[in-house]
Amino acid sequence: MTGRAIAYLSGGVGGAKLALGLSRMLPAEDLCIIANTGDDFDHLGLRICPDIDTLVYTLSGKANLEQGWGRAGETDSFMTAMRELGGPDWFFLGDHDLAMHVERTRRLNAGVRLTDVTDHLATALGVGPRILPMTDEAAPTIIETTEGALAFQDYFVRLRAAPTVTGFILHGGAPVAPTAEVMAALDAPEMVIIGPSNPFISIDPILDLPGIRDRLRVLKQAGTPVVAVSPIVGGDAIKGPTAKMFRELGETPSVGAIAARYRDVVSHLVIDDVDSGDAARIAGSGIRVAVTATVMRSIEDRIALARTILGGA
Ligand code: FO1
Repeated sequence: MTGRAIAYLSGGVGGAKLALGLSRMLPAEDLCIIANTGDDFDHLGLRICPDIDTLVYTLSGKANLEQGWGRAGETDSFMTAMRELGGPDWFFLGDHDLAMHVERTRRLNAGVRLTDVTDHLATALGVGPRILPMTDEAAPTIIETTEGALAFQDYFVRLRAAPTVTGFILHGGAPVAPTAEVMAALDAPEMVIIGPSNPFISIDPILDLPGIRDRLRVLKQAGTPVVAVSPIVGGDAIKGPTAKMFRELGETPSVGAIAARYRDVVSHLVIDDVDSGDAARIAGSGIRVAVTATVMRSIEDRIALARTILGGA
């Protein structure tokens, strides 16, 4: 890292929106995205990396923006043929997306690290900023629910995030290491930004890797802005089960609850205008608060939020 780079911690859908805004505001070499891989799983013999792929498709202009994941203009010949054969069809694999999973799996099976595979695939699709898996090791997020422990995609897609969550087991319950590239990206960034992703299943898997929280604390103490964007707006999530998870874990979803989760590692929290009434209380706890429009519907919204964060914090 040149030291002028921005390190951006991101999950999938919500995080990718701001990643696009940041990519429009920064030269490619000044933006490094650290991607959650806790949602990754093996399906039909293929290694699927949803948050990496959402970031790759978003930054290459190939994303299905309405859906939030997968490719625009996708076709379903493979899924139709799978159904004909009685194969599993609960997890949609579009024909073009399928090539990503096949080629990733082929390269991984040839012994290439996920970091290097991701560099190749992202570059092949014309992505400028670097997208770094948080680790090269398998680090599956397991969702503990009142119906037992569930693999992430079983919970999120097959069961539509309906089960009541009681906890999370990150990294498959085993110690996994952040890559050297991730630690280098956090060595001397100009700023660290934590995207508006689900704190439990998209950001904590990154923060809870050995050394990451300590690294952010050191940067924060040294005066490097560590800026989180709240995924909760007006007591609810824009998309996905974030608010539901807060409630099921006994907490009221709010920007205050987000501030409490990130307090030890962030210097700034960006909240939406609708939550401006909470700004003073959060600021009182030592976090600087920026109040702006954080709901990103258009490309212009994505760019405006990125501009506010890069300029203000
Ligand atoms: N999400 C769904 O709700 N249904 C799907 O069938 C589905 C398929 C899928 C395939 C590839 C991919 O990269 C993502 C996919 N997702 C699907 C989204 C994925 O489950 C989530 O984006 C992340 O795991 C959470 O951010």
